[in-house]
Amino acid sequence: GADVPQEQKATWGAFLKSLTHMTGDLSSMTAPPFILSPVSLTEFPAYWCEHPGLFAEISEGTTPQDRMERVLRWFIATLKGQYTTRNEKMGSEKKPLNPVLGELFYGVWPDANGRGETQLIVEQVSHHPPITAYFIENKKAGVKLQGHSGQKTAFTGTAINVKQSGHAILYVTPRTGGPIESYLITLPKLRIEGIVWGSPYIELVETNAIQSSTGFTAQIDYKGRGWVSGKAHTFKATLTQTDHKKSLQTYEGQWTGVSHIGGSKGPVFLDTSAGVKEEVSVASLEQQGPWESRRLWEKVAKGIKGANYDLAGTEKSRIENEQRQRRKDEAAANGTWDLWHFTHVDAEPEYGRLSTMLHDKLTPAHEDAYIFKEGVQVGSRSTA
Ligand code: HCR
Repeated sequence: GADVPQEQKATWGAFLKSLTHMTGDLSSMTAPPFILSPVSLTEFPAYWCEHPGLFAEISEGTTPQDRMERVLRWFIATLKGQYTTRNEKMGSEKKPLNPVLGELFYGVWPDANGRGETQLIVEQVSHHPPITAYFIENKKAGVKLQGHSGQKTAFTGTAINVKQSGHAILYVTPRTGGPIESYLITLPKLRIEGIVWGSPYIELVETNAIQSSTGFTAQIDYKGRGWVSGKAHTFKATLTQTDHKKSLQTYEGQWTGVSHIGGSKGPVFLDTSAGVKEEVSVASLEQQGPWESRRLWEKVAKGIKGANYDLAGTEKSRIENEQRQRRKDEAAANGTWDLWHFTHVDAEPEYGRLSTMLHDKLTPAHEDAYIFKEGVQVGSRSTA
């Protein structure tokens, strides 16, 4: 492990060994301090909207195909943030804080140039296995995203394969009028590489898809180094008409950089260095309630950031013990934990409709989902 601090080399070795026995869920595994991130997984859905302009502009498309292309552009633009931010900010991929059941994360991207304000609401809806539900809406633009995500992990000996569970559905009200359109977004698989050296990073692998209610399908294929251009982080997307499977357009390049329409000499589809990313605005710690992520993890985060791992460890145990006690009390009272902003459904009708349209069985026919409840006030959960 070239990038492992000297005094943590033994623990890193032990951690790698323990990965061999790991089944399915990495979240609760104890990892050496240098690989810990002070950020909870409930903050991750914000990556979906760090280009709020591209998100808002989807509904400005003048035809269904134009809007589908805008959805694809916005989706590709989210990838760099989703999968490379920790490397950029903290030097490598890190282990995020494992959210507690009921943990909340709220944020907003303010209006700019009349595009409208975008709101983010995130809730940890399951602890075992960890599942995070989110809702992102720009009311003025008529664009909203509802989704949930979990992960199943497997160690190959040199890399960790991560299969994402869950999906997202984007709803768009075209500005030109007409009915609301929906777009099912399935989630890509990832590989955590570079673990042996102690400097993990993400490579996207295989395929994900976007299926529109308007009859368009985008399939996105990912490759790492050694494909097409020999560059890391590359993709090729194919836009087809769902019925005819007829290819209408292809898009290819790096999801971390520049991509082109048609071949590599075609017009630029997206240049990720062109638009500045806008990080979500979050209320100050004093204004946050006890269930809000940054307030909840404040001392743990402080410990990790300041390399005070005793403080981080004590505070983490305190939070975990309190959770265990809650679950015991609930069981004793024959109660269950109430979700605050979402309602769980066993089979989401819109998912069912869109997944049957999606060819090549890229996705199961039925999936559960967490539906956003309108009208519950943001920040209104205090205790219990
Ligand atoms: C796999 C991962 C937790 C889940 C993270 C997800 C998949 C969460 C949903 C986001 O939309 C995208 C996303 C990006 C992250 O890259 C991914 C994390 C990478 C590492 C982390 C593991 C649980 C921690 C593994 C510990 C390693 C670093 C040794």
